[in-house]
Amino acid sequence: MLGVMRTDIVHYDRETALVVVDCQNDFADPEGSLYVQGGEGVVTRCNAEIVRALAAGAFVVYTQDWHPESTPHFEKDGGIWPVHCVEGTWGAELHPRLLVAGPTVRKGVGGEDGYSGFTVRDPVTDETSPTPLAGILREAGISKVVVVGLALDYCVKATAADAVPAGFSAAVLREATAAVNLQPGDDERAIAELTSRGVVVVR
Ligand code: VGL
Ligand code: ZN
Repeated sequence: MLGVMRTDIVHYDRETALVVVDCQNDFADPEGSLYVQGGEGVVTRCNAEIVRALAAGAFVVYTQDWHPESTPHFEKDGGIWPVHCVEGTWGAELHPRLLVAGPTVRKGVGGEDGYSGFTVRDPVTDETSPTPLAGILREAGISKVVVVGLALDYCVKATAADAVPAGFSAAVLREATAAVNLQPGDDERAIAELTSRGVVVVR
């Protein structure tokens, strides 16, 4: 299938950044409020990629979903999600087993909505604004990103898709992600959408 290649083809070098998306307790720990099935295994697979990336001199950067107590992102405030990743709480912390070897970009800090590590959206005006991620990557001389983490059908998908118009070539390592699958098949639809947007999905 177009855009699908074997894992061993993922190649890290100094112009590559591994973007580790939202490996936080609320998504990755079975006790988390929005636990993604397989989340703990994703932390383990992300760690293996982080080690490979660092050995090749690649850059590693992390994103963190970071919400105020009330936000239209949450079901109780008009959105669709249970309360999760509230600033300063255990659920918002990066998983304790995750190897942290680079900067972390928090998204949603001002109550903005959206899933991408590159952009956030004002829930009132609908205006999109950039996070520091693209600037951090450009500053580091990055041309290619490899995206892993949680969740495939939300923040991994949005982050990888946004990397392309931001000027980076982008790949997603399927085995180092897991999907929420609110609807069965959301994972495969996410992969199809990524492929159509020019992201290489590596199985
Ligand atoms: C995410 C749902 C709500 C994610 C964040 O990190 O994929 N999913 N907020
Ligand atoms: Zn969220």
